Amino acid sequence: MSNEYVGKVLESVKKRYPGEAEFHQAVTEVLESLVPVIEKNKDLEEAGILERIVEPERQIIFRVPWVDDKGKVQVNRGLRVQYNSALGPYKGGIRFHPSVNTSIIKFLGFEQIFKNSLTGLMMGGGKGGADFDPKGKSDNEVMRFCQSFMTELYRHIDADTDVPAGDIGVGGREIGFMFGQYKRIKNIWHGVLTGKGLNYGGSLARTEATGYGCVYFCEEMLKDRKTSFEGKKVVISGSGNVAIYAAQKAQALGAKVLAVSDSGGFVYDPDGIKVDIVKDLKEVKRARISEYVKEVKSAKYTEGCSKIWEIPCDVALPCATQNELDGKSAEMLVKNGCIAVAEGANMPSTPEAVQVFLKAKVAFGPGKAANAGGVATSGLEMAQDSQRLMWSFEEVDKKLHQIMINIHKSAKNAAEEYGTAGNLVNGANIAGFMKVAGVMKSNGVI
Ligand code: NDP
Ligand code: 2IT
Repeated sequence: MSNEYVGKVLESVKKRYPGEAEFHQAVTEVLESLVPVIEKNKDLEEAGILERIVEPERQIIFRVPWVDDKGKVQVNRGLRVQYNSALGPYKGGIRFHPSVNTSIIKFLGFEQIFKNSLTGLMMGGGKGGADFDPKGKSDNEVMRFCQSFMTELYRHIDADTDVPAGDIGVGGREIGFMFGQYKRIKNIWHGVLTGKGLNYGGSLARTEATGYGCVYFCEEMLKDRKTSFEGKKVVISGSGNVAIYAAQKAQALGAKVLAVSDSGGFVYDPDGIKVDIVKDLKEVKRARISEYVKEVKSAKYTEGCSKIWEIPCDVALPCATQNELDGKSAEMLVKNGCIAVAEGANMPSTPEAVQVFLKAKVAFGPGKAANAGGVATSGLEMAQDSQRLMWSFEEVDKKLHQIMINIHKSAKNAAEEYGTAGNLVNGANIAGFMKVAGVMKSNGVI
């Protein structure tokens, strides 16, 4: 690291939290971007901003016992990292996936601080989850798990303290069960979770928001290159919440989506992916993406995920999970003429992949900027809940679109101001950080 103070902070994070690879990766990327900021603003070092911002304000780890359909007791581990409350209540999703551990939740929570700051809304950063696998579980098992999870989490959250939402493995069904249990225990009805059903306080367009927002962000990057989605070939990884609505919006803007995937493999449809079929398979039937080829004869299924990036495309939208796109895949995308990459997922590109994109001058939208539309619309859901109002789909979508345009502009301007024009990784990190750092300074050493 070219700055001694920043280098020391990074070293101390690695020493204190050995083995937390994803967490180290996320902190390294942000701190590297902040070197010119720290050199220009000496007061930040004096106020110990970096030492404080890398350390979560609070971390909760808890046992989640539940009984499966066979009557057997199961135990999972629940986590909530309340990372930073400078800008407002802790805000961020809950992930249910067998891989969940402290490193993953901390990397996500850390990213969330800067992402939420970029939205321009007043939200701090947090993240939670459990190493529970909802795949193959009955609705009753999922309900019992969610109830047990909330039976501990309820005491740590509140509409003005910490407002969780969905992420991988947590959608409308899980949010519904957790909301019900919270309300029952606390005897209070307020917007303590976002991503709620439309019949009990959810916001129109929240389901679509992350995917739509990612495409809106990408559209701004394309505009800067004097082009648009019209006629573009797009490859999207994942086939969950983010991927489905990214595909839908890209198609609405005139693109052809050639492929989507899940953790088993990917489907390639030369005629363009039929989003309605993917929605039915994933949202209704909870089936594997391989089933797509049974319904669309012209499509082809390939087992394994990484080869999806070998499909020639103009735009790539990684919307599945962290580190799913490595340096080799990035080189392949560049070689095949890809001009823009916007991350719908959190940290889907490895550091090597990011370097390949930046070096090749591919328009690259990092996750904390490109996928901020989800949490931004969660912020809009909180506002509606507080007012006991429900805005129309068009109203929410319009606000979301404007927020994504603003985020692109902030990241672009910050990158220019600090001498790395066009580098939206630096721009997003710097713009997100400046607001949080300013408040942390004003609020004193807490
Ligand atoms: P979903 O659970 O709805 O979908 C996740 C998708 O990614 C599935 O297709 C899943 O396949 C695939 N996937 C998950 N883990 C892996 C893995 N280890 N390897 C390969 N594929 C995998 O989650 P979301 O769509 O909500 O989330 C996707 C990404 O977007 C995550 O990185 C999340 O953090 C991020 N994000 C989500 C937001 C939201 O509002 N939901 C907001 C901002 C970011 P399978 O079903 O086979 O597991
Ligand atoms: O990573 C994310 O931004 C999310 N999973 C959404 C968080 C939220 O609070 O809506």
